[in-house]
Amino acid sequence: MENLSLAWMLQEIADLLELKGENLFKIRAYNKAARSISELAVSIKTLDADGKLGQLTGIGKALEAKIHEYVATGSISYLEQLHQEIPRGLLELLHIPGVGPKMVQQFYQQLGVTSLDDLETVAKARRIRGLKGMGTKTELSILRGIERHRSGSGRISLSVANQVAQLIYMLLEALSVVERVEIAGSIRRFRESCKDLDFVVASTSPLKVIEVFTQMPLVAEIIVCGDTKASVRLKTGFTADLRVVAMDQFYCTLHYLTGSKEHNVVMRQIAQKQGMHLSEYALIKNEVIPITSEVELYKALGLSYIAPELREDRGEILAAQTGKLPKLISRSDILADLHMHTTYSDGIHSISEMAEAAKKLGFTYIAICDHSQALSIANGLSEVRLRRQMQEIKQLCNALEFPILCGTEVDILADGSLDFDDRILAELDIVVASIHSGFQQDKDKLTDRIIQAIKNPHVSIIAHPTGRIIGHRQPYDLDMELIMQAAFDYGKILEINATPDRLDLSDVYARMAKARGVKLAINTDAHSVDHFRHMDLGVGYARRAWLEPEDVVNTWSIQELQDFLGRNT
Ligand code: DGT
Ligand code: CA
Ligand code: CA
Ligand code: ZN
Repeated sequence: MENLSLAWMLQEIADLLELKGENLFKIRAYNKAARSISELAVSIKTLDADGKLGQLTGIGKALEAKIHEYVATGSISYLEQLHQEIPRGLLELLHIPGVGPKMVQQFYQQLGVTSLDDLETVAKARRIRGLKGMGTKTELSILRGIERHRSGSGRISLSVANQVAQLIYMLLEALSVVERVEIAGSIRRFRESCKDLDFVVASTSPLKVIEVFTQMPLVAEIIVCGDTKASVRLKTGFTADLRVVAMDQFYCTLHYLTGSKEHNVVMRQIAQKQGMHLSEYALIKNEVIPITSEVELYKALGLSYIAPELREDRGEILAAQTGKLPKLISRSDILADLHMHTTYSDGIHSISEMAEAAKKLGFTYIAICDHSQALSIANGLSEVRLRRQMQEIKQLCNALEFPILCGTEVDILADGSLDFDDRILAELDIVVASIHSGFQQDKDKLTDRIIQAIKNPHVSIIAHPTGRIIGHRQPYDLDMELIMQAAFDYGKILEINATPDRLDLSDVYARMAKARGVKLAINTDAHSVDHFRHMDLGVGYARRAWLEPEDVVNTWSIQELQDFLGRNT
C-alpha cells in the first residue's frame, strides 16, 4: 500500500518539476525512483526499517531522505511546497499531445490558465494564436487534443487498475460488516485497460461500508453517495464504484457488474427464452430462484460456468451451451519463463539472482535472453560478451542445479536481417527475435522483416510482435494473417509479452494464432526479479484469448520444449 502511494507522490514531484522547467536529471531521478518503487516486491517500510533504502537502484541521498519522511509522516513536505507554487490543474494539461511544460508555463503566466477547461476557453476565444511561437494550427490541434483526451483515452492500464483495486479490496475485506467483497468490471475480466474500478460487497450495514469507502485516504472527491452505491474519484485520477447488496443478491450483482455489458445482454435474452428474468439483483421465475454462486447462476440457465475472462460475447455463450468451452490455462500450468534480462544488458539483477528468484517462485527452468549489440542504449551484447555469458550460464546451471537456457533477444534490423550471425545463433538454446527500431516503415516492409526473422532456422520466438505500448504507441501496421501463416509454416512461436503496458500479442491476435495452429509463449520479459509477478497478468490475459495449456509452450517440460525447437542437448 505504501509503495504505491509513495510512487505516485514521486511521480507527481517529477511532473511538477517538469512544469517548473527544472533540470532534466533531477526530473529523471524522480521518474526512475517512482518506477522502481512501484515495482518493488517488498514494502518500503521494511526497507526503511532495515536501513536498506540506499541500496535501491537510482535512489540517492536526497531521495532517501524524502522516502524516509514519507514513511515517518505519510507525506512529503517538498511535494506540498511544489503544490503551493503550482496549481494542480496544470498537470492535466501535459496529457494533451503537443503540449509540453514550456507551453503550459506560457498558458499559465500569460493567459492565467489553470485547468483543462480554462485552456479550452482561451483556445476557443482564439487567444492562443497571440502567444509567442504559436499560431492557429496550435490552437486547433489543442482543441482536438482536449476533445480526444476527454473522449476516453483516459483509460488506465490493467496492472495499475488492479494494484489500486487490491488495496481497496483489502481495506473492505477487513471490515467486520463486510460478508463478501469482490472486484468486478473490466479488471475481473483482465481487459488490458480499464475505465474505472468496480466493487461489489455483501453486507447488512451498507451505510457503514459506504462511509468507509468514501472516507478512504485515497479519495479525492465523492461523486455519488447513496444508500447502496457510491462512486468516488481517487487521488490517482480515476474513479471507483461500489455497490452494496444483501448476501442473497451477491452473485447476481457480481455477475452483472463483472460484465461485459454485451455478455449481460445475451444472458438476459437466454433467461427470457426460458421464461425467466435476470436482473442486476436476482434471477426470477415467478419467484426469486436462490443463487449461491456464479456456477449456480449459469447452471440455472442451462449453461456451464463461463470464466470472467471469456465474458465478452465472443462466442462463449454458445460454447457454454454446447459443452465447447476451453479448459483455460492457469498460472499453475506454467513451468518456465522464456524471456528475461540480466545485468549483462539492461536488467538490474544478475543471472544467478534471476535464477534463484525464478526457482523460488516455482519455475522449473528459465531462458536468459539479453539484448543484442545493435540495441546499444540497452547495453546489448557483442558476440564476445554473449560467448562469455554462455560460459557463465553453463557453470551456474551446475552450481544452482537449475536448468537455464542460454538465449538472446536478437534485434530484427531494418532490412530484416538479424543482429547476430547464424553461426552464433546456432550455438544458443533459444532465440527470441524482436523489433526495436524502424517502426515507421510501411506495412509491407515491417511484415516482411518479421517474416524474414520467422524464416531464419535458428529463431524460436517472435517477441512482442506488434510493438504496441498501451496508451502510448499503436501496434505497428502489420499483415497479421501473413505473419501467422509464416509462423505456422515454419513452426515458430509467437509471444504474449506480459509487461503490463505491452500485453502483446493482444487477446484478439493470440486467439487468432491459436485458431491457425500457432503455438504461443507467455513471457515476463523481466528486467528484475520483481517483474516475474507479471506472469499472473500474462496468464490472465491469455485466458481472454481462450488459450488452453497445450497452446502455450511455457507449460512444457524443458525436454518437450527442446524437442519442439529441434535443439536437443
Ligand atoms: P470499463 O469500466 O469501461 O473498463 O468496463 P466495465 O466493463 O468495467 O464497465 P463499467 O464499469 O461501466 O460497468 C461495469 C459492468 O456493469 C459492465 O461490465 C456491465 C454492467 N453494466 C453497466 N452498464 C450496463 C448496461 O447498460 N447494461 C448492462 N446489461 N450491463 C451494464
Ligand atoms: Ca469498470
Ligand atoms: Ca464502473
Ligand atoms: Zn526483452
